[in-house]
Amino acid sequence: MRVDIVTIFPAYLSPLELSLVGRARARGILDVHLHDLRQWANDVHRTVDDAPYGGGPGMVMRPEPWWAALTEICALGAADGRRPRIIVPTPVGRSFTQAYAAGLADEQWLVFCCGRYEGIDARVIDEWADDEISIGDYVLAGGEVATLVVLEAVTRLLPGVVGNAESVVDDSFASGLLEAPVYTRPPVWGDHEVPAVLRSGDHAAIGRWRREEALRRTAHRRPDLLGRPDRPAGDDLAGADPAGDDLAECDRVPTGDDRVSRPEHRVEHSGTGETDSDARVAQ
Ligand code: JD8
Repeated sequence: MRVDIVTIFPAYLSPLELSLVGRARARGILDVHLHDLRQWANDVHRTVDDAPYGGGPGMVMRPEPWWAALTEICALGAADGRRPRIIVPTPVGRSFTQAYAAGLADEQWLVFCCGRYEGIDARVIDEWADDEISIGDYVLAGGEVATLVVLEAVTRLLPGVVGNAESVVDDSFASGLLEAPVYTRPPVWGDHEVPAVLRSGDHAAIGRWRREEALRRTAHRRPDLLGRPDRPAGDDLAGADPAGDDLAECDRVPTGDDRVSRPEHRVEHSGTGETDSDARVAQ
C-alpha cells in the first residue's frame, strides 16, 4: 500500500518509523511518503493560512497550496490510471471504526490531508476528499495525530504485518465485543490470582470464560456495542448484572470510594496534595 501524507509538521509523523508501521515499511508492505505543504506555497513567506471569510477566531488553510499539492500527488498515478483515496481527518467527519479500518486496508493508495488552524478551506474538501473522518468526540489541534491513529489501525490489518493473523481476527470491535482480561506469569501476584480456568488447559472452558468475560465487560462498559444489529443472536446477557457486582475486579469501574481504598498507588506530589492518578488526570 502506498500512503502519502501532506502536513505542515512532517516531524509529527516520525512515529511512523517505529514499531509495527516501521517494520511494515522496512518489509515493503507499506510505502509512506511525507510531504511538507509549504513547498506548494509560492509566496516568499510560504504562507499556508489566511483570515476566515465572515470573521471569527483563528485562521483557515488557503486552498491554493492544497490544490497544487493534491494535483501533483494524484498526477503520480495518471500514467497507470491509479487514483488515491483521499482522506481528511476532521472533527466533523464520520466516526472512524475497526470496520472503517478494514475498508481502508483494501485500498492500494491512501492520501492523508492533515489540516491545522481552524481547518482547510471547504472548497478543497468538496473537490478532493473521498473521506472526512473523525477519531473521536474531542477536539485536537490538527489532523496529524488522527492520521497516526488511522494508519496504525489500517497497517495492522495488512497481510503479513501482524504475526499470527488470528490475533487480528478476534480483535476488539472486529468481533463486536471488548476483549476479555489477559494474564501472564506469575500465577499469583500479591493477592491477585490468575483465574484458574486459564491455567486449566481446558480450551473449551477457556473459550467459554473469555466469551463470558467479553460479554460481561461489553455490557458494562460499552452497552452501545451490544445494540449493534451485527450481534450474533442468542448471546444472552441476562446473566450480566449492569451494576457490575459480579464483574471481575479489573472490570469494575473505580467509583469514588474505590479510589480511596488503594493507598499503595498513591504517590504524594510535593505539597500538591495531588496523588499520581489525580496528577495524570490533571495533565
Ligand atoms: C483535523 C484543524 C483543529 C478543529 C478549531 C481546534 C480528527 N477527532 C478529532 N478531533 N479534532 C480533530 C481535528 C482537529 C483539527 C484538524 C482534525 C485540523 N483542527 C480545529 C476545529 C475547531 N480547531 C479530529 N480526526
